[in-house]
Amino acid sequence: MKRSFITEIKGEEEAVLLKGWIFKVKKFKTFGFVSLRDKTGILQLVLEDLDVLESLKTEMAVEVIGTPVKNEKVEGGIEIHIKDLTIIGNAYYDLLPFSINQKNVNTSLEMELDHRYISLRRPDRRAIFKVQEEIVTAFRDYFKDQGFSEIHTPKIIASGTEGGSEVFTVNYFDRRAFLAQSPQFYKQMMVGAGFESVFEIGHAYRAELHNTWRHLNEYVSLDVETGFIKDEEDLMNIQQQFIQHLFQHLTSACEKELKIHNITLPEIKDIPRIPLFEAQKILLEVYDKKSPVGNLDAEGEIVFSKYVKEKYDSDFVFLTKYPAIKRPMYTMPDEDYEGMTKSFDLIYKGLEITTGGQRIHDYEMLKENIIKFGSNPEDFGFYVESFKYGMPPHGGFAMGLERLTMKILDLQNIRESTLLPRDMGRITP
Ligand code: AMO
Repeated sequence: MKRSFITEIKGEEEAVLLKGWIFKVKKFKTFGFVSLRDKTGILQLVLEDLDVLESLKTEMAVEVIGTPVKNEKVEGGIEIHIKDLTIIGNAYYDLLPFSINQKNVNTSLEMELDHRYISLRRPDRRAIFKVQEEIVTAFRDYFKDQGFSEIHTPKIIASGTEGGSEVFTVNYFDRRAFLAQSPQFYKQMMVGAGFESVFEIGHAYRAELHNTWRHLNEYVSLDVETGFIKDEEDLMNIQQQFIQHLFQHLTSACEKELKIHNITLPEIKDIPRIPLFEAQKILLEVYDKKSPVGNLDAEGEIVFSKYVKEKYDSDFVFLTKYPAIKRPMYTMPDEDYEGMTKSFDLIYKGLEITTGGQRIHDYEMLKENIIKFGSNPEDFGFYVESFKYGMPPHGGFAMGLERLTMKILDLQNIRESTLLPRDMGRITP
């Protein structure tokens, strides 16, 4: 007999073979209700064999043969009357560390993460990763459709890309190497190498020395880079169109999962583009909130997002024209605004989810800028060399997958939207 999945059952079959885990057991005098969970859903089974009922424990893996019967009173309108139930994966525990089948998990996030293989059995937790999977699908489909090529670049590299000290070192035979903070240099190189437009879905590593609700030490970066642009406005257009596509895709592909998390995704209109210095001024004048030089702090991002929501009815806002001293050496200066660059961040519901901008594409200008940043162009070896051979004007951006997932689902901590988080305190499971 071929296995049926729960959501495939129509209720007219003579008998079906189901496989899954026992989600709930409810015992009565002469029979029991057993909820079965497989990867597609949950279904109520009716079991009359009291000996078998007695032997059951939640989360055992079982195989069931039974007859579907329509019953308006149960969710989904169908229940299965069990003819035969076999335990195919025994459960060896006295007490589960937290609840899988109740509305409230009643435990800490750390406890859940310690037992990720159990917490993911909760339909609400599983839903987060269905949404995440569909973000990746939407990203890949959208950019392939727009003529971008998917690339895979090395994560063991010879030098840092983003500046700063947030870089992990690894022993690479008799040398020191680093874990890539981003695919920045390689994505730019590939634009120049003739790919013109590329994207990458890959891990990025940051040796951030702080544990916060929005930082990971390993995250998935959704990177885009494209050549022959006019300026950073082209890039913000691409980012906006992708978000529009993404929300449409999720609304249809994740109907069930969004409902579990009580989320309705809005239609995305034009996302406001506001220079950083304007945002800082508004924060100071309207909210009496000072900002650090050349950036907003976490609280500033939250307060400014509220302002944008009220004024423009938008959950998103582009902050533009970041000062050169706060951006990496590859960022294109803005000739109309002294000391500023053609770069931007995208803030979504109070959190930066994207950084992007136009890059310096002229070989001589890049070398000069590296010197201005106090470094030696020769230390950038292949990266700088690749600009000698007709590099077109180009730029791109990168979105953090876990941050995007967290904000779409209104989660409180980035670890909730990370399958197996890596942070200062955690490298297991
Ligand atoms: P940036 O360093 O701003 O830019 O990173 C881009 C996006 O990646 C996500 N992100 C993180 N997510 C979780 N934990 C972290 N520690 C973390 N660090 C970054 C954020 C952020 O907006 N090369 C540039 C991008 C570009 O210009 O193309 C870069 O990496 O969502």
